[in-house]
Amino acid sequence: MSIATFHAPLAWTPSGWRTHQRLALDTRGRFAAADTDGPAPSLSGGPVLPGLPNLHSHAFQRALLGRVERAGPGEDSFWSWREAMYQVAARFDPDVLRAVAAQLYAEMLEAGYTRVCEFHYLHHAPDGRPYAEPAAMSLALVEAAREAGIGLTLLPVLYQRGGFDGRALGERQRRFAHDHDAFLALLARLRREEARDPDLRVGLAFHSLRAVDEAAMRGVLAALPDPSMPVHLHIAEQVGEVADCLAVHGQRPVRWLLDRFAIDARWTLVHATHLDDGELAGIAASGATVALCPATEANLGDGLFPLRAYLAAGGAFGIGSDSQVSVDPVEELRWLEHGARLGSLKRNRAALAPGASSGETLLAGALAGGAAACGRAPSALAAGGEGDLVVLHGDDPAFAGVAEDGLVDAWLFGRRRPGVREAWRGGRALVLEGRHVRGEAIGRAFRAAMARIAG
Ligand code: NGQ
Ligand code: ZN
Repeated sequence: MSIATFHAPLAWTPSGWRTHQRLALDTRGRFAAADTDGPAPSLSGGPVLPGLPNLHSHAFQRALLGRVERAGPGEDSFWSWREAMYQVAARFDPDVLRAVAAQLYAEMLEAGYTRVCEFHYLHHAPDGRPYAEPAAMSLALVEAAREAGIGLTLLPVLYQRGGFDGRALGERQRRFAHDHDAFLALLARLRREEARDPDLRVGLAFHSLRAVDEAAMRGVLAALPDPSMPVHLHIAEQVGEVADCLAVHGQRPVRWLLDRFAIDARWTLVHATHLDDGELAGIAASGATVALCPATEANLGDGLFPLRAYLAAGGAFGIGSDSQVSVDPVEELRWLEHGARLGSLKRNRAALAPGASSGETLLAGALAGGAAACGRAPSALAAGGEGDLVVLHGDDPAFAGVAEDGLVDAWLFGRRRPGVREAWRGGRALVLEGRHVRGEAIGRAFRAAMARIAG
């Protein structure tokens, strides 16, 4: 049975652009057919894409904008940024988190992201004590996603120590911590929510190899209620992390991980910026997805991911908005390609074969890599794909006179109209005329929350 049918004059399908696509949704909100039969209501003119998956988000970091770009007393780095980030994190309670996340998720939809993997570690009250409802902060994110209508893959994070050497958590990190039992209780609570919410997928994350030791990882993985849950972790983002891992374990972080755990397609490695050749080949062969967040990685001074070599090795990737310095898949994909060009002094780095398009390669890769990381069906305008779609601004002057085979490149490298014109999930319009349908109410609550944590 079909719950809604669209007619897309021009749609990006797994086999490229197709005209006059009829997209029917089944009762689970997935595409049931993508064919050309019969009449159906038309989407507004512009090219239609599958909704983009955002593989890595820390919603509370939306509140950092305008607070972290001023020079400090010493040389600024990732680690000094992290101190400022902890200060803002300390001001969040469930109500503030709900309001900030709803605004962020509405912004994601307006930019073309229709599902987000939320890497969530702000679990408890600032003094480290659980809230009366221990899952209150996670549930605030679930409610925010429902309010905005974005698909949520919630990744509660295990975070237990302050560094590779086993040092205790700092004062501002106390609210991130769980012991094994409390963490599994949180997963169980969220899986009850998942059972009654078809938009919610629950996975888990280890914050980083700095924050969790091998025994804790093994213990949690062995106790998972469902072995297919997506597992994410931050890894090898900073050269300092690689150096600390070498000092304590005598191995680089990615090598250490690959040697000890059966890394496969249910794993997402976030950043994986600093890789030697063996690590790069190892991730690519494992089937894991690398979540690349080029705007944040640039903003934090992380370094450049070895994109071309990784793609040549057949590696899977997706993109993430991470610190929310940019909430825009176009910026992430463009940064990914441009970073590779700046690092190599060459052009067209993602496109490996003669004639391949940089933009189409990046877009297709980010869509394909999203499915496993999100624990969902692929985002694709084809039977079985997630029923998420976005409509680009068909009147963007960047598209004028551009043939079909140049549309994705014109959009990614030269679009003049940011955002998308429409976003739909499961037959429901969430963005119309470039604006989130509940944007005003969500925006009012967001401003009030930001005023509460200002100063
Ligand atoms: C985070 N963000 O958990 O928000 C981290 C910073 C850390 C990024 N890595 C904190 N981009 O890695 O310790
Ligand atoms: Zn992160």
